[in-house]
Amino acid sequence: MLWNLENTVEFTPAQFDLISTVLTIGYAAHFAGLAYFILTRKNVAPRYRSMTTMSVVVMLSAALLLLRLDISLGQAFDYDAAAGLYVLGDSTYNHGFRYFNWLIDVPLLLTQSLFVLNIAKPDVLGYRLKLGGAGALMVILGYVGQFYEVVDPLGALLFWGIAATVPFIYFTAIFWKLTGESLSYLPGEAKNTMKQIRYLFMFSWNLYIVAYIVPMLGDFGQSAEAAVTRTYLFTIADVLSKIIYGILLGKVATARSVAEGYEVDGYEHLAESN
Ligand code: RET
Repeated sequence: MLWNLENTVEFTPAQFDLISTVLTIGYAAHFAGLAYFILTRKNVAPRYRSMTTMSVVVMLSAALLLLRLDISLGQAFDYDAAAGLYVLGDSTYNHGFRYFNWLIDVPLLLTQSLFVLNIAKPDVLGYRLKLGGAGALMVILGYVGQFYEVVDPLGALLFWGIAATVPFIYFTAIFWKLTGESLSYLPGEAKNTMKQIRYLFMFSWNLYIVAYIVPMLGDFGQSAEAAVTRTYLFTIADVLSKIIYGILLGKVATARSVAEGYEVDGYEHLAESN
């Protein structure tokens, strides 16, 4: 798998530690998120619990993937004491693993939002298929593209990236429309949280695109620094788009649950303000 950027560069000990540390923070945060979503499950009425279940699945899949990436990094590189650098050994680092995780998480994150929105019953399945299908298509196209990040960054990597942008714009438009409509019917506190979710979504999902573009940035794009930079970008994007997003969706579900008369310890203030 020499096609990934990481496998074509040599890392100083500081760079290598940075990548490993950032991956570790990534999986530790998702394991913590896993505990959070399991423990706060009771804070939403039963009708919103499938949403929490989806967050739990997203956390577990992301945490295991990032753990696997960190292990794979450690196995792939050996420290060359003479050079003072980490160099590729007998195996390689497979950055493409991320896309397998996205294939699970992207459709889940997109369809998860439907649970806190008011959508006419007959339309729900259609939206699930559109959001989930477009999300999966985007990931597959991007996965094909990443094979070219070293050999043809301004050709094939760019081409498949643009192809992946088509379904991305499609599902983002649906997400933006549905969540925008919800601002007119969500109860007070939930409305503000939904506004935050909308901007968080826009920011964090676009960060993945920035990270994808990094190898296209000339000499820098093919350097060890670029590999460090994109690990940072992907990790920040992961924490925001999965953990923080899930927590905020949970807040909306809790506010709706309370507004609907479900009793949640410690959230009585929400019932009074609605
Ligand atoms: C790619 C390729 C370039 C074009 C576009 C992309 C978008 C990726 C996104 C990924 C989101 C991932 C999430 C993962 C959660 O586990 C594939 C980089 C548009 C938006 C949310």
